[in-house]
Amino acid sequence: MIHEKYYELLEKQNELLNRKNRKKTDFYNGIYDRYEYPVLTRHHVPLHWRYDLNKETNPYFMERLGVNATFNPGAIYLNGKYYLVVRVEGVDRKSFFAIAESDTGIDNFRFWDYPILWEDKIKDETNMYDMRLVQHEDGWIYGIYCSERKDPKASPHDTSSAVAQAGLVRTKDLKHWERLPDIKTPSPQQRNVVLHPEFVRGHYAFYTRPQDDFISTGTGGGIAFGLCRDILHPVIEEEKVIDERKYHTINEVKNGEGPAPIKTEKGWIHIAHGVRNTAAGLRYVLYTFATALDDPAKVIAKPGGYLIAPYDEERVGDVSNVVFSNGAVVNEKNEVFIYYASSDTRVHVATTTIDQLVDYTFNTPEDPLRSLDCAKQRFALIEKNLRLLTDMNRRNE
Ligand code: M1P
Repeated sequence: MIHEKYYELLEKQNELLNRKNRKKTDFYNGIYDRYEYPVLTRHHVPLHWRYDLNKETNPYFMERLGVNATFNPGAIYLNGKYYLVVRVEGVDRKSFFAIAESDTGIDNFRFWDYPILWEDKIKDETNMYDMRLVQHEDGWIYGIYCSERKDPKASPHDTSSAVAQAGLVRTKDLKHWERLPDIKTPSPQQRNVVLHPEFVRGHYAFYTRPQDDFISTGTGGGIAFGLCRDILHPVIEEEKVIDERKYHTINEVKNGEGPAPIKTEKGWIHIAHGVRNTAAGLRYVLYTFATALDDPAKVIAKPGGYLIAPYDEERVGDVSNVVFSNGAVVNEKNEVFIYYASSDTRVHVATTTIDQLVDYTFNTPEDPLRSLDCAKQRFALIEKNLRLLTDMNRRNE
């Protein structure tokens, strides 16, 4: 017999799932829109994933398998629908992947009945998260995610040292998944690895993030680029840093490629995250850069500063002061949906268009890297505007 509490909670959850989302009216920057509500929270996770619904085996209607957070989704737009491969984190700290689907991309996301499973081939893999979904020109949809395991070199009393590697899966329908071998690179650890959607000089091309340790990138200088001949035996022999982290910028401590780059007439637009340190801990923001159409490893534009930073209530969560994106899609109207998570807790969307993203990426001034040069840059803008305002006023006199 089903517990009566289930129906009460289901009604409440349906209100949440059916709620319409609206653009925030108190936010404007001309670059993108923010929305009133997150598109996914842990409260969107189906009740039958969390509760045993049977009154006999669960008389108190307790959560048997609680969910802590839903965040960092990969994204894909297929046949007019928006799909997220969500990082669902149980209260036991382990993350797994699950698909949520929407007709609008901004609201009414619903999880499919079951989370994603594939054949368990990597026995020491403990945790999995942050999948980048890429529709590759070879016909497959690939997913690359962080595959985390205990550091085999850790001493017996060290129960927290970990190793991050790039796990690789592929599918044609988002339902049946094939686990391929981990992607091997010259770096001892890897996170934030992304597949370029097209072949480059006949090879599969990847953005990587070399790192010496699990948390610190150490000698890893930034976002790198590397080629691989055979996706079934994925080995990247050389990684070349293309977007270096720099002193006193938003990515001074770390950076990482976000979703797969978006192709535009002027170049590939990349959305990445940058990390700096503060007295309150690490601060994660999102930024863009562009690479050449004929050479996706050559940076041709890079706006100064961030595109999206934690805003209002986004600032607080399990890991506060973080925005992170590993999923973005473009629909047939050239509208862009950037899915980002705030503070490792819930998922939001920011919407823009290809035209706006290109204008922003190519026409926003670069970071001049020094305060006085920043002041000069602003001075020039003010001077230009005051001249225009004075001219207009004169004409109106
Ligand atoms: O906690 C913030 C983010 O930290 C990691 O990102 P990075 O490897 O760049 O430091 C990831 O674990 C990510 O999932 C998380 O959101």
